[in-house]
Amino acid sequence: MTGSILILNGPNLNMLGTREPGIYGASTLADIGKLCTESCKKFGYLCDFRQSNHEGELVTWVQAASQTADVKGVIINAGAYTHTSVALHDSLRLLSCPIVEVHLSNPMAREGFRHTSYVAPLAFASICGLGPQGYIVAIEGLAKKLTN
Ligand code: DHK
Repeated sequence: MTGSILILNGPNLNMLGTREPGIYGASTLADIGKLCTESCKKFGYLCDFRQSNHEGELVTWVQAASQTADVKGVIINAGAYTHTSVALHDSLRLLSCPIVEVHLSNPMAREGFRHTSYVAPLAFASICGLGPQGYIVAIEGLAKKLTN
């Protein structure tokens, strides 16, 4: 293993499976976590997959990652905090490792209040609208970036 990839999920993503399946699909967060663990392993990384409904907890996790050499990259689906959180944005600025933004749906094809992302300016890639596969694409992209 060559370090870990931290995968953060924000508010309401713990409700996947029952939450608006027409938008977010039928997979649970546990299903997505399992896929991510397998994919990270394929590239030689440990997967640290987490979810919180609390903005401050996400900020604390990002701060801790910024001080941990073992964390090689961060993938984040910040949920609704994507569109609101300057605090999360500021914590992501502490990271020196690459960041990928992921969304299950395509926020740009939805309500106007989802069109702003405080994460996107800090991410080298944003993957939207691919459902759970977006997480896998993010891991692949991150692994490729880390080998370059
Ligand atoms: C998830 C959420 O919870 C929303 O607040 C975002 C994102 C979109 C997603 O598609 O994964 O607007």
